[in-house]
Formats: sequence, structure tokens, C-alpha cells
Amino acid sequence: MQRTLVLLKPDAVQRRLMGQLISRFEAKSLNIVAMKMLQVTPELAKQHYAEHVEKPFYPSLEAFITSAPILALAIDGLDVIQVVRDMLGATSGLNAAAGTIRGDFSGSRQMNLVHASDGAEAARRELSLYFSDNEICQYQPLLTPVFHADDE
Ligand code: 3AN
Repeated sequence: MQRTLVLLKPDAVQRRLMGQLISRFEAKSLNIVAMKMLQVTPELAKQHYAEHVEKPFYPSLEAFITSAPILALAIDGLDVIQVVRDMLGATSGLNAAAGTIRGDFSGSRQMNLVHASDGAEAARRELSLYFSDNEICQYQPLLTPVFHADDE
């Protein structure tokens, strides 16, 4: 079982897509274990996008991610890091395959609606930026036996 960080970005909030996007993760049988709506500050943006801070597109990226609230989610599931990345699709909505979130809802590289951690180390780092340990809910998802076998 893995845990990943998902952000529904300002465009998802402004476009009233939060409910539809959360539904996709629930329908996939993943377990949402924390959610928080917040406004990203420039300081948090620089931490989150540390790998992009020096790039020419960073000022525009920071202006976008701080422009309105986001919804941060911690999500558990089998191979959830890769499963969620696949559900999001390619970075640009212009390239993302139909059936993915970006492929179905986004026609932009910047306004691409969602973020998800791209590996185990990124997931650990990013989860700690948005959630403290005591904000992660511990519960037994009752539908697990109908979602996957014990040995998966
Ligand atoms: P992903 O969210 O698919 O992991 P990243 O982390 O490579 O994508 O990029 C984060 C954000 O940075 C993208 N959503 C996009 O807005 C912006 N970005 C990435 N690469 C470029 C680029 N070459 N030009 C402009 N913006 C970019």
C-alpha cells in the first residue's frame, strides 16, 4: 500500500470540477485519507516546485498556483503513485490521452487541473508540505474485500 499527494489546482476549484475529480479517485477504489482546501503562498509554491524555481516559466507557474485556493488530498492505494499519475495523463492537456483527467478536461500545459507526486520520495516530501501526520485519518475502508484480493 502506498500514499500519494494530489492537488486540485486553482483552475479545478474555479471551474467547479472538484466533485467530479474526487469522484474519479473514489470510483477507482482509492482511499482518500486527508483533504484540505488552502491558498498556496509564494513560499509554499517555491518549496513545492523547487525543481522549477530557476526555470523561465516559474513566475507564471507561481502566479497561477497562488491565484485561488487549491484542494490537497492524501490518497492511499495499491501502487497509488503510478495509478494516479496514469489517471492524470501527460503534463499538458493538449497531449494527455482521452480518458485521463487532463485529456478529458484540460486544453493547456499550465491550466492542467491536477498535480500528483511522481515517485515515492516526492510523495513523502510533498505530503509533508501539505499535511502533518495527525491530519491523516486512520480508518478501515469497509469495501476493501470487494476492491481487490488479499494477496494483491
Ligand atoms: P507534472 O505536474 O505532470 O508532474 P511538472 O512537475 O513537470 O508536471 O510541471 C509542473 C508544472 O510546471 C506544469 N503543470 C506546468 O504548468 C509547468 N511546466 C512544466 N514544464 C513546463 C514548460 N516546459 N514550460 C512551461 N511550463 C511548464
